[in-house]
Amino acid sequence: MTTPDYAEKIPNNVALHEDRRLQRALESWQPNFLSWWQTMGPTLPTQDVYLRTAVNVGREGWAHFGHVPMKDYRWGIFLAEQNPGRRIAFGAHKGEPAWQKVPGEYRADLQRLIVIQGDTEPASVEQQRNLGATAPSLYDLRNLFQVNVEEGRHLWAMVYLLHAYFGREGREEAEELLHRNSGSADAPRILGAFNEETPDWLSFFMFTYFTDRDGKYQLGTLKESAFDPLSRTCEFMLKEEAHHMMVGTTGVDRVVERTAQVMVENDTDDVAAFGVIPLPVIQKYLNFHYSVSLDLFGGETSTNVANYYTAGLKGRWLEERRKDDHVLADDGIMVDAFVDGEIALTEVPALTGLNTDLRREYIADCEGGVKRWNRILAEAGLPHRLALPHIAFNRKVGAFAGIEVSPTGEKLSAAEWERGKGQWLPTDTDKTFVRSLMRPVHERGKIAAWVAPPRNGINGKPFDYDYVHLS
Ligand code: BYC
Repeated sequence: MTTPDYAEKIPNNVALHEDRRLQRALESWQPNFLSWWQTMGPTLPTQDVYLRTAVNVGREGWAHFGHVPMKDYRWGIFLAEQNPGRRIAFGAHKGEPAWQKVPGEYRADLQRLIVIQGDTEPASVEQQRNLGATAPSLYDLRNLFQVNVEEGRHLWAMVYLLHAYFGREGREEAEELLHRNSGSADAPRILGAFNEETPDWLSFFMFTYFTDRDGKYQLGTLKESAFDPLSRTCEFMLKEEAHHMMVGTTGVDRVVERTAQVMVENDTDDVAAFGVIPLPVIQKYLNFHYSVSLDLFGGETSTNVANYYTAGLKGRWLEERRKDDHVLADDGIMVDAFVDGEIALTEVPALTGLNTDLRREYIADCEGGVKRWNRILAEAGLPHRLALPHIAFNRKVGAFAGIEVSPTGEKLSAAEWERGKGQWLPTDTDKTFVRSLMRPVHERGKIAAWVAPPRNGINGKPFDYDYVHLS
């Protein structure tokens, strides 16, 4: 590992200068990335933004704060420190030394996993590109840009792996990552949730709560990978990811807090006229973002995931803390299923049920958010509660893709679904209403009326700090 030098074209801790070919290849990808950022990245012009830039991976280095002109932001390549004695923790190669190169027989699968991961990162930047124009405060605007630049860096992380370890095919895939676009009819992003719109800040907070949290769990499993460079890359990405989820968690907190406040002050549930978001609308947004994020875990049963695990490419969440043989060849798991017309559980081999295993970890984590938001409602003295919808609600991938299910888990006919869906998912009227509240507040220390201010600023700064200087 080397210390990153910000005078270099591509700051990195992977000794890029020792591999001229790789360096040149990445330097020729860099202008394409920058032109993608110019055309598909944040649209709001700024002078500078109070950003965290990773300058090293150690405890001191990775969170370096300062005002940075967005055009001068430097995306670097950072891998967590190597553990030279690291051994594979699971699958058929358990106990063998971790791989520093890609074994030929796993090349295609590893490349696919890296491409899917890489594809989500620029997708989210594309989805969020217009949000700056309607930011509810400078604090929120700064957080948006922080999330965006780090997703850009996570794209760099995957592109580094593609260039360094996958030859010409890897370089071609790296180009494709800039050519597919969120929502494009011809060349959409790979996974469903990344082709949805993020047109307003409630969607942004829900996205950073629910969809970034899928990122946390998927990166957690790739961090276990036998392919050491992927593992080290994901380990460092996870550090940055924590801030994105903080933005989502506290963002939804603040929307719920403000709505509750207005409900109590005016003794009514019908708060739209007061310029805040009614709880049923918040619930509908939650239903949508949660259900499309559940789809990101793939099918309840999957031979892909069984093969990834056995090969050592993708482990389980907190693999090393699991108390079993880490091979799972003889184990079973009960997975959610649709059997004889009923939503039920069915037993399958543990290996094919690994998407379900990961999805369950994720669901348990999501329940934590709902608990928080309900605590805010309870503390306001309100009886209303938010809830996660049923696992089979609004699913487009996996066992429940072909059926319609209510948020409380009743199987519905097509007609019942058509009648009910407007109560469960955001309607055009809901979306238009939420968008009507999205007026920019770009004045220092001020905030939009539909959201409460945060309890804490960034890096010890107060809420009214000049987080962003607009052009
Ligand atoms: N949309 O065998 P199955 C993040 C495809 S988010 C469209 O059940 P598998 C971030 C699947 O590809 C984390 N297609 O799936 C968050 C397969 O296609 P093929 C991103 C889907 O392979 C916020 C077929 O259906 N990282 O970082 O077991 C901001 C059968 O599927 C979808 C990863 O996901 C879908 N939702 O699991 C920024 C990690 N789901 O093979 C960033 C890498 C499935 O028949 N990816 N399909 O052509 C993986 O681990 C796995 O590929 C998946 C799918 C979990 C995605």
